[in-house]
Amino acid sequence: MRSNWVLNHFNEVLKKRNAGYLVLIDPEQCEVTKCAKLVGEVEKAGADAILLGGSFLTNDLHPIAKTIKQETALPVVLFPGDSMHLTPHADAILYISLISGRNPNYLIGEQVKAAPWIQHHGLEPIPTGYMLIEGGNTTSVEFMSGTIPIPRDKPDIAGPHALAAQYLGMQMVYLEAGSGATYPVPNEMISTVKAQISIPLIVGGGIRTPEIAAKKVAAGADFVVTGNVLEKNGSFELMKEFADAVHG
Ligand code: 1GP
Repeated sequence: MRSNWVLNHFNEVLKKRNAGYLVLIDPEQCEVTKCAKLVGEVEKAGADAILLGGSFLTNDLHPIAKTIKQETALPVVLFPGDSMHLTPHADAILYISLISGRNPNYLIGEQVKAAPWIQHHGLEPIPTGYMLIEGGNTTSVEFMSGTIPIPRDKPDIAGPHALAAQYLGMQMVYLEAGSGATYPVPNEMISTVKAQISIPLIVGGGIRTPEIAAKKVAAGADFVVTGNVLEKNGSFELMKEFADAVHG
């Protein structure tokens, strides 16, 4: 493992580009050949890293991850739904604790199960406080984790959660409306959270246009994630528009 390589890369992106654009590949939604084509273009389009994962996985992760690694020089970062979603074909892993929930298994259980594997394979763990925010529909992450999202009109509840993540030593906070959310995380909640922390803030879930991505950055997002929109209507042009909108 190159020590903190990916976290340093993220910090460099913030210095140089002000904000970063992360493309999420959900192995459940992406067939290998289609995935390879998409990933081949991600770097050229100007994205800053690839996230790989999802809340529910029945496909074999290894061949997809291996193909992705071969197609790009960008960091490939696992975004696991649980401790089964691991592959050595990646550079780092968002070492997520679902801090908005009160399900001990997603706060610390899955992390304990994954820790020896991560050490053995030398992936860089990036400790991340993951917060599920109500997005207008029941998302897979809500259902699978059995946790209640923070109400979207309660930024006053979200802020202290994010601050607690920082005080616990986490390196990033992820505000998640859930993949395919009807509504992305509200701008007011992003601003409130951003004002309370000094670690980078990732925002994702339900972001479907470059204009909305730009608004999330204006509100305080350091990194914007898109998944669904590219899996469904992915084109090089759209990816580039997202990257340009996020980088301003
Ligand atoms: C989900 O935040 C990501 O974990 C991305 O969501 O698929 O809705 O873009 P979308």
